[in-house]
Amino acid sequence: MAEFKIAADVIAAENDKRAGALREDYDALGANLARRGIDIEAVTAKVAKFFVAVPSWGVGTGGTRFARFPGTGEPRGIFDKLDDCSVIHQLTRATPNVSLHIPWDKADPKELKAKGDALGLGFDAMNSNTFSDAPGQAHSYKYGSLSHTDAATRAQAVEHNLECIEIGKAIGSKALTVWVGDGSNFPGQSNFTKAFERYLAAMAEIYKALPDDWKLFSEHKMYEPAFYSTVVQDWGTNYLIAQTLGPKAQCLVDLGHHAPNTNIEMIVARLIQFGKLGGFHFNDSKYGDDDLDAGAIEPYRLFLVFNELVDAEERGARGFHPAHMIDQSHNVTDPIESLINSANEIRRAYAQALLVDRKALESYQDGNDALMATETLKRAYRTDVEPILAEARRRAGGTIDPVAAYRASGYRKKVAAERPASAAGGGGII
Ligand SMILES: [Mn+2]
Repeated sequence: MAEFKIAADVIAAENDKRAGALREDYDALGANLARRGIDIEAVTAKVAKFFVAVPSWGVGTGGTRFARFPGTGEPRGIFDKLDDCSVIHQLTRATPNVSLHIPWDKADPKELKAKGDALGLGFDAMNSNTFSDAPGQAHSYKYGSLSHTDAATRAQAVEHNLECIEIGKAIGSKALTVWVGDGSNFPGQSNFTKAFERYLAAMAEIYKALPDDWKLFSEHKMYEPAFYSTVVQDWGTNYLIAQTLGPKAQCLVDLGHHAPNTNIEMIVARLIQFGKLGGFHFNDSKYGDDDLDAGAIEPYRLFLVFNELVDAEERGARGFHPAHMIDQSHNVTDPIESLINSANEIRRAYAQALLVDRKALESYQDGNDALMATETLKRAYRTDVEPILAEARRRAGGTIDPVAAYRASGYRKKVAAERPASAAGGGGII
């Protein structure tokens, strides 16, 4: 039995206030969609089955390289983080899995599994960390990890990834995500070819240790912390990695890890076409890897990404089982509220993409009717699908308005009394 953190009567009282209006809005939207030949119940059923994993590091307050301003009642460690994650799932019913980060979340795997079971949470992809030095480690990652010029440093980085797989196996995870900060800050500092050769050889060792039913996700990022070049800088390099390593290796697309104005939805389409889309780190950005809340800046872009995903889902694209994960840094909001909203925005983009009239779109594309083709997407995007999202939550035992219910519950105040303020915590940005 799940150990829910928000009292059932709070949820019931909050839902009672909004149930009448939701019924009216849902019926009105259902009538509108029926005129377009869409069965609202089919859409609601799909939305209810769409889940996105919450990152353990997302429930702590993030920061920048200038400063971090801690919030109240911040989680003190992984077990507090799991409590916060369970609140997000309890209210949204959209986030049943948590993505752990080692070493930030290192604990006895048996205890992690028991806590997850008690809260009704599972574990998504494991995230390794060779972009910072753990206390007491023998070799520093200052000049790189899996691609380091020194063999002992590379071996240490490989060993860390193998440990992440071992922990993951014990808690039911099925994937390892590898992002390295390796790269260079000056032209000439690093030999591009040799660094990539060393990276591929190290990743091949990690790949060898992967259980048969696991995936290895490599994550590209064009800059930061290395500001001149990174070893895994873009989707092309990422594709080469996945292709070189083998069928269990796929590419992870973090929406913030591209140059501004990059056509990310087209990258997504290319990776799907060749069976190499492993999954996502959802977030939003304005200028760089801002790690802002999903859908906060460019909701239309998020929709266009989901348009590709739904297209692939409906035509049964080969090897298409992407992992959906959030990767954000919450600097000025209550992280629980940001993650609630982000899960909702991701589901919103999915629901809108389900409304695209794909037959009409195909015929406009074939007939070179650019205006009506783009209008077909816009028509789906303009539809206010909030009643579908709210109804999916309500039917699954969640809340019609999760942020309102969260605030009414007083959860943050309650945990603030138990969790003393701390300047530490793993509010990392990756
Ligand atoms: Mn990421």
